[in-house]
Amino acid sequence: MNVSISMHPYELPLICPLQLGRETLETRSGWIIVLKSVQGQVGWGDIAPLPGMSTADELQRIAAWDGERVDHSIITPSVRCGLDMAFYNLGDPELVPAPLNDLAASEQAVPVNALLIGELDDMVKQARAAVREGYRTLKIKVGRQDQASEIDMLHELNRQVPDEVVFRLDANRAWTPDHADRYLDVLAEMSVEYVEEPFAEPRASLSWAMRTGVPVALDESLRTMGPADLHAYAGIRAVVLKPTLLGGLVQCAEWAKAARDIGAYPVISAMMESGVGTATLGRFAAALCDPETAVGLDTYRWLAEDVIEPRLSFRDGMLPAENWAWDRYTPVWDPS
Ligand code: OSB
Ligand code: MG
Repeated sequence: MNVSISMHPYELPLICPLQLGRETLETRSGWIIVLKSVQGQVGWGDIAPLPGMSTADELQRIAAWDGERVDHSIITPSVRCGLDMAFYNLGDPELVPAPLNDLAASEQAVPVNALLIGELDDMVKQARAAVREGYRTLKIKVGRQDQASEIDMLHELNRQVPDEVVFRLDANRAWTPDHADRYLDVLAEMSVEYVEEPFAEPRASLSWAMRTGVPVALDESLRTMGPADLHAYAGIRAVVLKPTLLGGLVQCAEWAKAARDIGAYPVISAMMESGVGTATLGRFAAALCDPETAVGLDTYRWLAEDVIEPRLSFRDGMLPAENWAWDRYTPVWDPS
């Protein structure tokens, strides 16, 4: 193939330590992959495996990798994702993998869901600030604290934000079917786009959605399934696709197709990828998803530094297309 490849390791501090499963992260690390074609085109990608979310097997294989070149034993989900990103951004139609080449370029800004995290008594303040900034989709973690207090907080939140705001509630599998029903009254009052991954068992999530009429999305479950398995989940509202964890953009285009086949829609989402990764996910979502669907790219905010300058620009709750005009950036890695 007429491309050269170089790899640039990075380690970026987070704005505060972040608990992910049993891991506490203080920095976000990965590799920027740079492809250059003989015609001089350049494509950047981001390989960003993540302790606490990537599989142990992937992390072990990557830990044993010298990071100098890509070899077959390390073509794990995040590496595949970084390569897909770099080929997608290279912009040479001969080299871009088919399902990505078929996506029409979009210059439309993508709406972003504001992620509210922290203590219950801080949520309403955060929500109001997000709404003032222009966010119209708010994502909140649920099932983490005392249920009665959480439900009170949701009532209060709903009273305090304008009607056009919609909520994504992410339970990260923390609910049980009987205690889930205690949320039904407050859910009925709110504009709930979906509850993300309510139960440990995706079949239970589907049955609950069917029984209660509350829309449900899958996230974690997708990591142990393939796109072909989705046909058994007709009735699910959406699938949350994290290309870094699911094995890249080509694979997520497959997931999106499988989702649409069952009447669900794809939501592109991230896990603190660098500016290169986050902007590429924005570009991909603008091309792949419904323009009204918010992307889950707010995790970029948790990076205190980036691999490119200037930083990405989020405006009015949107990620504008200027973010994937690559020539506006200066890389902080050594490009030689
Ligand atoms: O499950 O979606 C998740 C952030 C940290 C840990 C878990 C998750 C998240 C996100 C991803 O919310 C970003 C998003 O979808 O907005
Ligand atoms: Mg989730």
